[in-house]
Amino acid sequence: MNRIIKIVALAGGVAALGLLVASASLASTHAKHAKKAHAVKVQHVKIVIKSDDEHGKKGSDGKWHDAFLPANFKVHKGARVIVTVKNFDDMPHSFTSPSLKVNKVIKAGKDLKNGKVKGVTTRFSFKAKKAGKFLWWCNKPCDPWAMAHVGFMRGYVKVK
Ligand SMILES: [Cu+2]
Repeated sequence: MNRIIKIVALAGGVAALGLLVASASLASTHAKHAKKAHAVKVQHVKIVIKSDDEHGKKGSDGKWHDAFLPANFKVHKGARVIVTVKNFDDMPHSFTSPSLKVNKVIKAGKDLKNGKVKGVTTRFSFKAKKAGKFLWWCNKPCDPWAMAHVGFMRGYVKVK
């Protein structure tokens, strides 16, 4: 009697294990299909702002300039894009793009007593509805050369 119960229990256990393996492989198949069928829903983009003093980025004029690093980036069409900007410049900037329906002031970094600047984070989001190349720019008077040049205080968001 005892032995029979053991055997039955063992058989049940093996069957349960089989079921578990089957459902696990089914779940992974589902996950693969889901990835293919649905586009990326949320996408995170991280940007750092550095000033000319901090050697943000060297321009074609041979001088250092304020810059969003990176100023140009790609996102997935249909995604809700969450942008996190850490500003290491002690001046505010903006990420302004009427075509993406964004006009966000990027808060200034905080001046420390030792002369350095503590990065301050600003977060915003937009929906990448249509494919294309969308221009954004900084509308806060900052570094005039940088404001006029793509890759510094202006750039393109490529939606694909
Ligand atoms: Cu700016």
